[in-house]
Amino acid sequence: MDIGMKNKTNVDELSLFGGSPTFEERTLHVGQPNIGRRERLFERINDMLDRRWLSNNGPLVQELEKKIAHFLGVKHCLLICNATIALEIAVRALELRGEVIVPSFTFIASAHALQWQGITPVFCDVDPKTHNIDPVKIEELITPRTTGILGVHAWGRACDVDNLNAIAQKFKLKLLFDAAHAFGSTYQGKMIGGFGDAEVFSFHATKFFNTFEGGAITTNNDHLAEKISGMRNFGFAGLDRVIQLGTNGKMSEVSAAMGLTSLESIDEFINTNLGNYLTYASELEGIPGVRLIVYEANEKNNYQYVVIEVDEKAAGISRDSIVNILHAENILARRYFFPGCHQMEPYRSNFPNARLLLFETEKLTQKVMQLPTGTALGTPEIGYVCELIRFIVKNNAEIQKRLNSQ
Ligand code: T4K
Repeated sequence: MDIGMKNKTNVDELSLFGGSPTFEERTLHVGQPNIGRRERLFERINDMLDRRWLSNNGPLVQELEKKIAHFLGVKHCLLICNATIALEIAVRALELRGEVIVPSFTFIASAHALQWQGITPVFCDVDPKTHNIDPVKIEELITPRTTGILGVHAWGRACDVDNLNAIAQKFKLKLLFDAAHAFGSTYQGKMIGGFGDAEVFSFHATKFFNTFEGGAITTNNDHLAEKISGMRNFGFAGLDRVIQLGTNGKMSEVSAAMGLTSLESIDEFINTNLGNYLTYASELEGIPGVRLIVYEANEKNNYQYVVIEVDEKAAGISRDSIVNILHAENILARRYFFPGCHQMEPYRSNFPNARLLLFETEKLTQKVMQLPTGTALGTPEIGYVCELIRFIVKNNAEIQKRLNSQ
């Protein structure tokens, strides 16, 4: 196989020292952006320049909002400059205070968006089968200060929305979803976007559907949508009239141009991701200790994350050693979510004992990793990545010996 990368035939050829990966064309990244039809993007940007309207609720933003709302089957889509600011705005608009229950097994932005608003994130453990917040473990974390639950649809797989709804209703809590990974995914056959009080998407460059940087808040609540619309624009409600505290959360026209272009190719992106996922499934089959996570066959997923779990005992080598070797070979596999929000600052100092209640999270953060996918790579590259992983696991004893002697 020749895809312009080194082909490993024996342990001596592996760069076991975990040298810094280089920014080469042949580097395979998790999160390499999908680019739609460039000519359509350039047309839109040209029109935008002719119009001389670059931001502040421009026509491209309005068009993309309508199209996304239609795509998701939700009443309101409010585009925001990124998902982290979108979470902060949603949290404020929902008037969350005190404590909010959130998984620790998530990207740090979920926790930071709460803390940034002066809210204490209370970390809940996850279900090891789905990697999502475990509803069974929520009730014991509820205190008189709890005002909401922030569920995260990890890897585009929906949370247990029904049970979260039931808990939120029982305890009169707000329910917000971090749907950063879940654009185009479904829960019980319905597009994610209309669940809970609101949902927040990320359209960052590393997401399969991107607007360079960007995000959105979606909701079926008219009053909430109006409030968010004002909040993202300094609290303005007309010229010279500010009626509430606000921030600058606006999406620019150039980002919306990218979004509209990405939306035209969304089926192709999802099909490519699915094809890549199936190639990984067949190429990784039979490698001891390496398990590709499986999504529900009756739900849509965008397959933007190829997630594997490494069982160190069965593989004879740790997840971290595999990641280090892949990095040294210019395959930038990632360890999302490592080490878990509760192990990062300021939470690590604020809650030094949080890990005692996060048994499953602690285990997952040691074994989960992601492999490159998206339209930037194809079957030969995936074959190469899998061949390398198979080789590493097969030669685990020799590799481990050399790693130990370094
Ligand atoms: N909630 C959840 C559950 C999230 O996962 C995220 C973000 C958020 C909320 C917040 O959304 P945003 O505020 O970002 O809209 C990356 C992304 O920056 C982040 O958006 C994403 N989740 C997270 C899971 O991954 P880093 O710190 O790992 O990024 P970085 O710079 O290491 O890049 C990741 C990989 O992508 C690298 O291997 C390089 C590659 N890459 C990146 C960019 C920007 C490219 O190949 N091309 C590019 O243009 O966070």
